[in-house]
Amino acid sequence: MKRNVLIAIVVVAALTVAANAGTISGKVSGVAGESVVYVDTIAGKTFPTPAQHPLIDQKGLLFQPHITVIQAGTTVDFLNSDAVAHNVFWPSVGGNKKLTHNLGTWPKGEKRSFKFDNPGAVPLLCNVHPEMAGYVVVSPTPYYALTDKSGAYKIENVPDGSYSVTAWHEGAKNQSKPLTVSGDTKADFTLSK
Ligand SMILES: [Cu+2]
Repeated sequence: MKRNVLIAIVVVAALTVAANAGTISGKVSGVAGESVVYVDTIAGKTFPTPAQHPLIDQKGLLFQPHITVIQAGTTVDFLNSDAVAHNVFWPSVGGNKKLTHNLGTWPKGEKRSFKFDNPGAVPLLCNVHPEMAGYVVVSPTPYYALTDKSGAYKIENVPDGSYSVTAWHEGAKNQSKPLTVSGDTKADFTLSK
């Protein structure tokens, strides 16, 4: 009997948690290919730093993947898998040119790491190969998503509340808008240059 009561309490608690978190989903249009959508800084809220290091490979004279989305505070590992030396630098973070950084140039099989604390888009370049370009998009919150090629996205496990949500695309201006999340919530964006 006691055990059943306990199970009932656990089930009710689980349902309560589920009721207070939902998803943000929708579509980013006006642009071709992948975009990023993220919830902006939430006043008074901090999030634990993710321990996992996403990997960006320089392979076949490309940054792979082309776009990497991370939570602020995440360390990214940069690997060179090509037979030629590659460089990694970025001219700005979130448009702020003071945050430019050159990680250096290194040969095949070696890795260098960087911890991205400042939110915003980081255009990755290689000064050996001017045609190489990639992006790290640093989200201030753990609530972010990369769209698919059609622009569709879904951000899971977003607590109910009122937020500012931003859409980013490499070829367009950022767009931010207020959004009240209550369970499963829709948010579409139309970006332009
Ligand atoms: Cu290169």
